[in-house]
Amino acid sequence: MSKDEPRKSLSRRAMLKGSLAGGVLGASGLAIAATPGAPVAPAAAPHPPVPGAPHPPVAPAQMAHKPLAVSPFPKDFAWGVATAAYQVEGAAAEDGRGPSVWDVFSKKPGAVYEGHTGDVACDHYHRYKEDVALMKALGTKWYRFSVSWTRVLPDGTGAVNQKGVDFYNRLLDELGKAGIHPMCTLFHWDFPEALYKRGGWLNRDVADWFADYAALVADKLGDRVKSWVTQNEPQCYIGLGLRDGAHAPGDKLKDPQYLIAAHNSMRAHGKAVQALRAHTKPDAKSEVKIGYVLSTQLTQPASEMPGDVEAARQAVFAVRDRNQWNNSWWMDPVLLGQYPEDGVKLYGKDMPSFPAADLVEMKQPIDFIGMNIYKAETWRQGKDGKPESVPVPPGYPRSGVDWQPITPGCMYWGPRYFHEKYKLPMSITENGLSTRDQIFLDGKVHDPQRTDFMHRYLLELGRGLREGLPITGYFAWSILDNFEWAEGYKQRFGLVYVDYQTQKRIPKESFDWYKKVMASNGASMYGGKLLPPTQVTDG
Ligand code: BGP
Repeated sequence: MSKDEPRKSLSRRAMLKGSLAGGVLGASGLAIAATPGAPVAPAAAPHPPVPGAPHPPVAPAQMAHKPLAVSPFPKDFAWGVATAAYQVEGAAAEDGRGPSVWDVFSKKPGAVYEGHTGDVACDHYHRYKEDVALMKALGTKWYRFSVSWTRVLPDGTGAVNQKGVDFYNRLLDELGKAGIHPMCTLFHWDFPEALYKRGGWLNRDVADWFADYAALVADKLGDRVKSWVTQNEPQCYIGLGLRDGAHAPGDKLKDPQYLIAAHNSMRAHGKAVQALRAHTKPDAKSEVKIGYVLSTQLTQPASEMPGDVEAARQAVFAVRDRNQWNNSWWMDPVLLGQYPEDGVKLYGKDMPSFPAADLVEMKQPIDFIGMNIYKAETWRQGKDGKPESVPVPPGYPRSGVDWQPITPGCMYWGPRYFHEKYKLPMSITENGLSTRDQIFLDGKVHDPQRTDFMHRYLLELGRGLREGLPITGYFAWSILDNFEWAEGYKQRFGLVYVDYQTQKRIPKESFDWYKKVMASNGASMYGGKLLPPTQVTDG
């Protein structure tokens, strides 16, 4: 694997490479005719016809004459920004913090781009006040952050590190003063090294270790945190970390063991939900919302013909290959109390044996699905009636990371398909774009690609809201450029540029754009100047 390729496993990127459609860049259903005096919706690039599609799509055309008078975003929509502890905090060995698998992995030669580590990162541990002030200036209503497990429990279990707890107390108090609601992720990949040495996710006890940690955090921070996420993206910390070896701790488990680790991760989620509820004060119980965050592997139909819509629906829930990049393996046990049949068949004798009670343990009632949304594959109904993926044409627009083509439709189709199957409210817990940002001669950081990306994706989210999908919030990834895992500091996802030599923060152009969007509750996206039509070319 070259240095450019460490972040996502080959399997995920290979899947992507082979399965992206052309002609999917535009915001669907939003080619709104201008009405004098009415706010004008951006004429985003329309859905160009897909070669071979039997008829033109119907849905966008039907909607094309309805002017949009108001933003579809509800008044209480949770606009936010997100980070994760290891990616921003730094202070890796300070005030008693214990090592996580990422501290160890990032120091292995060749593991992370140019040997970068999260030792200092954005130094958020010391600069949290400045960062909260930036969030306040941005006008964000919500901040999704994660707690570093080993900052509060250096060995993962046992003795509490009060200095670590104090940091989160200071952060939450600062957020409170700024009027920003916290969403707290208990675990965003920085697993305690001490527990890894005790078998980590392969040890059934991990579910209790995690539940005890959840209970502790709820006890310490639950007076101010009402919105919780148990875990972020099990596909990545189990799949990339334990199966592909591309992330910490860098193991390459065979399928039978990988499946045990995955199984235990879902047990740990379930037990943490129970612990969070048990450690919520009775008078706060109705306020507490608990979610589970997935690295969603989404699809969009090549056209809005029913056959294509159904093909993409089947593809989004299928477990097709022996890898982590699917949704149902990680969602069905947690939300439906069973493993998906196609996956069980696929893994055959490699399936772990476990007590039936495990499935009950995993399936705890939760309040929302957290969807991290970056991209989608495009699918259509093949000539034989079966779903087939549509290859991405050469030169298709992409972000700074190889695995991310710009496919705004995922913001509509993803929540729509997920809601049809799981029937829960959804929050877009991450969405963002990596670009090769730099400080220009005028001292500013111009990032029009990010603004255009967010605009296109948010319009699609707006379409879902207009159609009644229960989407409660949107968190931009990320407020700051940060340590992008195996890609180190090469990738910049922030609304704020970070100069890692000086730790100077420079809000990018997209910061101002997002500020206006949030301040107008989305309306600025519908009343602004028209987007030029964008055509996907053959490069
Ligand atoms: C998600 C992670 C984030 C962040 C983001 C950026 O997978 O939850 O921590 O890293 O992706 O993209 P990626 O890490 O996939 O390159």
